[in-house]
Amino acid sequence: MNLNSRRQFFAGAAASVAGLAVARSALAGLPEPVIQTSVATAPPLIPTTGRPYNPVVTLNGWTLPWRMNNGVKEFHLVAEPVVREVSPGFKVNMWGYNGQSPGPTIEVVEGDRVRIFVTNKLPEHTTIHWHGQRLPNGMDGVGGLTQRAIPVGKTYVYEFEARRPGTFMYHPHADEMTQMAMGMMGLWVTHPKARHPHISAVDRDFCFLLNAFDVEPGSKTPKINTMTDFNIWCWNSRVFPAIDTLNVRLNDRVRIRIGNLTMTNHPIHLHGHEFLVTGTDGGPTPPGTRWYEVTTDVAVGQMRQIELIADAEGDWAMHCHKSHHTMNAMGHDVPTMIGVDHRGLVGKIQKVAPDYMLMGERGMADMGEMQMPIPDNTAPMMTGSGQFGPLEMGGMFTVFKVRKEQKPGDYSDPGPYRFPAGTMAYEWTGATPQATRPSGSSPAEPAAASAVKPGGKGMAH
Ligand SMILES: [Cu+2]
Repeated sequence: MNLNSRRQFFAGAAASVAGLAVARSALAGLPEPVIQTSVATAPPLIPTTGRPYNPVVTLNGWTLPWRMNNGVKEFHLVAEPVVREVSPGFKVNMWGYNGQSPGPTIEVVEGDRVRIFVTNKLPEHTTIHWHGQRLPNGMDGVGGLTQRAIPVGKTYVYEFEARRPGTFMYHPHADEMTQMAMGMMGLWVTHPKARHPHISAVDRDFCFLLNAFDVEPGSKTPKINTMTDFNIWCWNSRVFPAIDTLNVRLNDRVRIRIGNLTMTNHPIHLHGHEFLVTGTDGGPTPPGTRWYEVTTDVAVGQMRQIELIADAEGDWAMHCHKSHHTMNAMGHDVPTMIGVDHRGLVGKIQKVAPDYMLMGERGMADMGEMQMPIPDNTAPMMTGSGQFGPLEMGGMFTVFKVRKEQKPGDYSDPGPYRFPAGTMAYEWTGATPQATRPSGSSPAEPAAASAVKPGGKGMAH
């Protein structure tokens, strides 16, 4: 029997056993896996089959196409080793799905029957747990507890109804610490099937995962036994300035869905706007329970949906508020040098060590400006430039760009904001009066003060 006639034979057999979901799925041919080679933010995947919905945009990610098979949405995830470009010049050997880490976003509609084929091309067994979903216990993907883990080279089938709308995640529940430390995770969005009293239609709907790795500078593979001391803080396995910006049109209603699969919490902060938390792990929040925030903490294993009207034009920073999460890899043995006066010392040391460079004497801002010699295959610690110079940021940081001219459906970067005249911070050029201090108080230790302002322009003279 050749492949085609085999397929026809099984199609006939499937029709005769309609109603037996498992038998039907076993008889269907495996959908062709779709592999992603790009790290760019893919345009929204407009559904051409199934019920319509307003698709999400995954930052530096994409949505997995499906095929309809007798009313069932079929997806094919391939768990496999991948090389992810975390930022240009910094590639990491990860494990992921369909060519990237994180895996593709899966988008369905409330009430959809979904069948996911999972092929294991990893060097060890795996499973997929559908984090947050209501589903039959045997589809929950917990290796050893609800299923035998998927052996190397095998394909397992998960099938369930997407019962409630919201933001979900997927990740392995087998050798979980290793597999998540290696980047195995993805987002899942279930859209409401009809107008939902707690879900608004939005103009733009973004999503991304918070994830973290421990990659020693100069190496290429994450350390998998790290418990808390990660050094690469990512949104969708990218670090600033390699994380795409969120580009919206003035007065758009914007939803941003964030899932946290790191081992610590992340207070996500947006400048220039207040937002409401319109969804949590349990789904949409009733409007009467919402209050305005400018920062929302996303705890480990949680999903949050925030919503706002983008009514203020500009380039607004959006970032994790833990300041060491907006930095890339750094050695932990960098001493605090603020206030230590090294003048004269550098020249002496350079006589014996010509490459010697002083760091941190006046804060760490120099790091954003000077090109430190860094090992191959790593991201600079603080980097990224704006129209006015270095941002001195890395890691979990991007820009929320609000523009009057941004066309509906256009997600491209509009470039730097043009600030209207008279709306920017400016330099004071008048006289600077000396501070009046209570008698007996002293502004700072004289030695420290002179180190802070080595040019002698400080107030300590
Ligand atoms: Cu953080």
